[in-house]
Parts: sequence; structure tokens; C-alpha cells
Amino acid sequence: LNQQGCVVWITGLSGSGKSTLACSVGRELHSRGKLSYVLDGDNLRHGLNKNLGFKPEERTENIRRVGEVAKLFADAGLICIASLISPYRKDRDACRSMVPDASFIEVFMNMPLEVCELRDPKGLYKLARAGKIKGFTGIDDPYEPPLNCEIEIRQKDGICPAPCEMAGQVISYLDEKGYL
Ligand code: GGZ
Repeated sequence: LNQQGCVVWITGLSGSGKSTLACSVGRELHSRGKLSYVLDGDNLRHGLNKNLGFKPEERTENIRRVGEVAKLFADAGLICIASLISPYRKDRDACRSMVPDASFIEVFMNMPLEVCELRDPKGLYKLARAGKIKGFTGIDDPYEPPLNCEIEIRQKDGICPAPCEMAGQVISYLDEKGYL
């Protein structure tokens, strides 16, 4: 295998498009013959992390585990795409420190809360607003935006970029850094 591994860490609010971006990047890498693997927070919470909830210390453990798994994939030479809210800066920084610095690529889905809340694909914001879910990120739990992310995805003139456009931003970065 002639492939250098890395971790693409996608952080952002629920409904900001993390999973869509992860999937889109994965597909594009596949079409270029690059091995990748997507670690999605919501999916992993059904298996590896099924014993964890959303208290701060449980989120921290959730992120730590995914960071460790991502490191293993990267060690094996894969481009590992992790998509988790990962709301706390210190937890993301801890994952960064697990791999050689240049191989941790933090992608910030910088979508306004109003946009995520309007999308509300699973109706969770509605439940959180009604007080039926406690400690929901962005509503009554904090989200700490990255201070030094490698890639920022944001709206242009009030319009969200299409998935292929967002993926293009990540792919260009990976290409620039010699991962493709
Ligand atoms: C945030 C929650 C919560 C609370 C359930 N806060 O958009 P989704 O639904 O499909 O993805 C979210 C997922 C978050 O899991 P992560 O592992 O990414 O979170 S973290 O990184 O903070 O550990 C959301 C759903 O779980 N969900 N309750 N209270 N999101």
C-alpha cells in the first residue's frame, strides 16, 4: 500500500452536515482509489460507544475512543474521516495530539444554529426546545468552535455549499498536502 494515512476530523453542531460531508468525501476518495473509512459519532453510539450518553465526561470518552480508533486507521495508511459534534476544544485537541500534527485535519462545519435548527432532520432540536432532551448541544449545552482549524465550511451569501462542493474543499486540501 502506497498511501500515507491521516485523520480528517469533522466537528460541528447536530444538523450542520457532518455526516453528509463525511460520506461525500469517502465516496470521492473511493473513486480515486484511496482507502478511507468513516467513523460517524451517531453510528458508533449504537456499537463501540453504546454505553455512553451525553454528559460532558461521556462525550469526552466518546471522542477519546473515536480518536484512538482513527489513529489506528491512520497508522494503517487509511484516510480516516471522523464526524462527531465533538463540542469541547480540549477533547478535539487531545485527539490531535494522538497523531503526528500534520496528519490531523480539523474541519469546522460553521453553520449557524438557526440553519441546523430549521433543518432538524431528526426532530431533536424541537425536543430540546421543549425540554424533552436535556443538555442538547447548541441549546443548553455548549459548542466551542475551533480556533485553528485546517478547513472551515461555511455559507456563502446565505447559501450552504452543496455536498460535492464541501467535499471538494476537503479533497483539494488533501491533494495539496500530498495525501492523494
Ligand atoms: C447532542 C445529541 C444529543 C445531545 C442525541 N446533544 O444529529 P444527530 O443526532 O444524528 O447526531 C447527534 C448525535 C451526537 O453524537 P456525537 O457522538 O457526535 O456527539 S459528541 O461528539 O458530543 O459526543 C444527535 C444525537 O447524537 N444526540 N442527544 N444531548 N446530540
